Amino acid sequence: MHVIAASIMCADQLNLDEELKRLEEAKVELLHCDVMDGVFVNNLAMGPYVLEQIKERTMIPLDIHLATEQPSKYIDMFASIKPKYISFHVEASDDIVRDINKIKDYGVQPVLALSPNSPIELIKPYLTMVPMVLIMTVNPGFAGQKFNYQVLEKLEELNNILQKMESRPLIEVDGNINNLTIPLLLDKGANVFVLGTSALFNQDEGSYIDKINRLKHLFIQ
Ligand code: S6P
Ligand code: MG
Repeated sequence: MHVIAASIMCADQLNLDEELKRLEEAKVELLHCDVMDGVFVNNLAMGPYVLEQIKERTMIPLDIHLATEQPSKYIDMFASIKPKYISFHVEASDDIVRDINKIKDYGVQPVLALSPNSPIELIKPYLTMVPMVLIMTVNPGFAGQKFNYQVLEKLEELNNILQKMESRPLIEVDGNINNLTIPLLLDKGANVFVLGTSALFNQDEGSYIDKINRLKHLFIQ
């Protein structure tokens, strides 16, 4: 199963309505929404007011990525928007099981996020409790960064663990996802691809439909 997600933080923030329409036309399946607190990462992004309005304007399910300290506090803040997924960084949580259950109690699907330098061991004990994990291929905080190739080894390790599981969580990848990195990630079992400035929100030729259709061809090769 392969899913195309778009990182709405990278879209034209003064034309979000138009951007959402274009993403719907391009059949984007998940809207990745970065929330940044200026503490866990050195940047700020997307608060509840704008995400509430986005949720009202689009049929694309929301995938909220909390790049924050104290995920528990932010789960309470964002769960009422009724996204499909909320991911939080295991590095930032003081009680991972509590935070997973908190998200589930809101009727939202929990996702465990892992930064490039964090080992798979940090998520391994919880893999049966979540429908998806988010493996960052750049350090969280900014769009337009270079792909971290060392993450491929980590994905291989994760994939080996997942092969032995009856019910496996999906693997979402986020950071410099494009026509060059998708084949490498497919090879390591990735399922959900977050597109940002590298593949979608840039000046490269073509509409969002064209850009996404070209990438979807990579799934069938
Ligand atoms: C990074 C954030 C991501 C970015 C995405 C941007 O902190 O979690 O979701 O929005 O990586 O994509 P790109 O192609 O500019 O790296
Ligand atoms: Mg993200």
